Amino acid sequence: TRLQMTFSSRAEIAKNEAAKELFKIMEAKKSNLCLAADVTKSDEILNLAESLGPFICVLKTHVDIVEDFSENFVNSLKALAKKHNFMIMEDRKFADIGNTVALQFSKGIYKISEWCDLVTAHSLPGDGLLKGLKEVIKNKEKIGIFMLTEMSSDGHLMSQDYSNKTMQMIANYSDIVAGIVAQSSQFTENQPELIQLTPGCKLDETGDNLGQKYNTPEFLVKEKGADIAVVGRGIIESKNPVEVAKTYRERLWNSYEERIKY
Ligand code: BMP
Repeated sequence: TRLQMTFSSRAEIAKNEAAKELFKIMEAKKSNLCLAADVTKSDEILNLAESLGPFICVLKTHVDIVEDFSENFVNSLKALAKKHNFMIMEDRKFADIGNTVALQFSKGIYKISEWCDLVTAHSLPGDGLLKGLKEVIKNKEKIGIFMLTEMSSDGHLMSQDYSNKTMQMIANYSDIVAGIVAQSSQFTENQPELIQLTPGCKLDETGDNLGQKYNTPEFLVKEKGADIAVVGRGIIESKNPVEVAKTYRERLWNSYEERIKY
């Protein structure tokens, strides 16, 4: 099954170009760690990208929390992504009609489609959303979409039925969908070409006081099918982000190596 396959063998069967690239980066850097760079100054993001870049496969942004956004910032981030060989994911979580998301994706201050490699979206509005994003991606086939099927937060409303229907919806968009954001394997078929990205990861499983729930790297990769785990505050709020990022990387990668041996 998908859980026993290596990332490099999955790179060969990936249908989306960004997913293919990501699998290769993961294998080359031996990293399935995604950093949630949830800080509000562009310099802080760039500093994280420079110091942690060597240990991550993806740097995830929420560009709408950046207080001093500029085109320079984006260009610098892109340069660091190239230097350290990681991909940039904008966690935009699109959730509107196709026409609106196409505009949100390509226009406005952020012009997300001009700099991201990966972007997240909700299936809630139906597949017109995917059609809208696809129109923007048309000439940039290296962008991959991650669809949310299940969240890490307490009391989220994504039922198993919602998740199953999301999986059915994306089946028709395998050229633009790179994977899913989920807490457990939501694949109705094996689908090793798709990547499972799982947020809510911390060395000490607890939560925050706003509904976030955490699990350990081992549990998420070995028991829950995560290919990539997202870590934000577990790293960026630690005393020594570089050392802690190395620990997450090692524990996530070892879990993957154990998983493929079963
Ligand atoms: P932290 O590790 O600091 O809790 O950050 C988790 C990150 O993952 C945040 O950027 C959040 O927006 C994102 N995320 C999440 O926590 N749960 C989900 O279900 C989906 C997410 O994108």
